[in-house]
Amino acid sequence: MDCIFCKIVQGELPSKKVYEDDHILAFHDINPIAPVHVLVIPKKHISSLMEIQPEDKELIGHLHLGLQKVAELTGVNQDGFRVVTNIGKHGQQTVFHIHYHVIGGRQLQWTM
Ligand code: DGP
Repeated sequence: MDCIFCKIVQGELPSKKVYEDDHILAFHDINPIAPVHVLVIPKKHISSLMEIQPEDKELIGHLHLGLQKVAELTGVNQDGFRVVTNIGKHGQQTVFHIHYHVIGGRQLQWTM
C-alpha cells in the first residue's frame, strides 16, 4: 500500500517522533502551522474517521489517551490546544491514513 504514514510507521520514511507505543505513533508535522503541531496516528491503516470500524473502538480510545500524553509531552496541556482530524475533500484531507493534528503553543483563532 502506497501510504506515507504507513511508511513512517515502518521506518521507511523519517519522522521526528514525540511518542510511540505498540499501537500509535506521534510525530511533528512536516509543515507546522503553530509552535506545536504534532500528528497522532494509529499504526493500523485506517483511511479516515469514516472508515473506523466497531472493532477499532479500543484502538481509537487508546489514541485519545495518546492525545493527552502528547499534550503533556509538548506542554500544550497548560494553556490549551486543538485536536483536528480532516475528512475528505471539503475537510481538505491530503493524507488518507487517519491522523489527529495536535495544534497549540499560541492563541488559536476559529476561522474556516
Ligand atoms: P491533512 O491530511 O490535510 O489533515 O494533513 C496532512 C498533514 O500531514 C499535513 O499537515 C502535512 C503532513 N505531512 C504530509 N507528509 C508528511 C511527511 O512525510 N512527514 C510529516 N512529518 N508530515 C507530513
